[in-house]
Amino acid sequence: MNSLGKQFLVLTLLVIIGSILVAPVSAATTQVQIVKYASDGTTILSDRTLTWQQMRDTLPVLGDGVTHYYHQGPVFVDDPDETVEQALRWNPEESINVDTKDMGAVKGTNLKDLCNLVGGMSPGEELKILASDGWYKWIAYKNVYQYSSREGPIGITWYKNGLYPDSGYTDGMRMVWFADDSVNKLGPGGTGLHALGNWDWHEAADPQYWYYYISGGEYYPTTTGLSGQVVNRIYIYSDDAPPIQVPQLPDYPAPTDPNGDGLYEDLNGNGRNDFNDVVVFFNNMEWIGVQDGFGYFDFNGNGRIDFNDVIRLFEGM
Ligand SMILES: [Ca+2]
Ligand SMILES: [Ca+2]
Ligand SMILES: [Ca+2]
Ligand SMILES: [Ca+2]
Repeated sequence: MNSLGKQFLVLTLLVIIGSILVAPVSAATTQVQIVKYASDGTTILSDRTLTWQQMRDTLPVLGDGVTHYYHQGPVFVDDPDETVEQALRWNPEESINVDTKDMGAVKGTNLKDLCNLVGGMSPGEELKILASDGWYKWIAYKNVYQYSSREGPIGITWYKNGLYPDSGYTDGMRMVWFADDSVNKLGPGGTGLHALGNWDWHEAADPQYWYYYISGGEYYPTTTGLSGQVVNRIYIYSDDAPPIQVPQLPDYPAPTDPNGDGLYEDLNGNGRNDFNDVVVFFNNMEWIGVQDGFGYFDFNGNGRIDFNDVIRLFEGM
């Protein structure tokens, strides 16, 4: 290679290295997928994906864009008396390491409203919030739906201090609790800050959902660890049984429901209600009658497969 070629190669490499160095480190997420799973944990009952703009424009908005919301960091106090130590670290007066955990003047969407897009949750169920970097957190039904004003609703925030996920809100979308200002006196003139204090969460959530900063074998409760960043998935694990499949007759395509009434007249799966469906039904009555989904062919609605179902199918052609 001549010297001009070497110079060109070096220059090219410098440009490539430079472009890697200035590549944006932002991993902000700009959309969230909400999935409701059946009780088997794998069957998808409902699935929606919203961009942050759709969240902003189609659902109620949490936050006014001016009010700052806070979480609480660990309270690093020790005491020889374990009970005293626990009380100090939970800090019920919400006075320590709160103003340092400013989540910003955030706006977002209530997690409950996102869940309701896919059929919502029922008491006792849990959901899992996942982030693009692999982080995840389990949340109980009661904390999504039955929050008090003290800890407030869980917001999936797409706005902070004038910035959106695609214009500089690099830790968005982020989980922020829209807590009230009732507990602490850390605001101007002794007013309260809107803060999810350690004790707020102690009172609101069951122990398995608490979060600790662990150092030197010591456990320090904190709510900052609850505040997941770059959130992009919400998985509801419901108690709902997976829907029963429509039985598919051997050697035929899947049956269809041409008139959309929930009964599957097209047993031979050719897309229409024809005489051959009646023949296929008659020839397979016994087999159909013992399938889990026989109800899709119970045309007289008496809870079993019988000859009258065949007649109904024939009459309805
Ligand atoms: Ca509080
Ligand atoms: Ca039908
Ligand atoms: Ca047919
Ligand atoms: Ca019947």
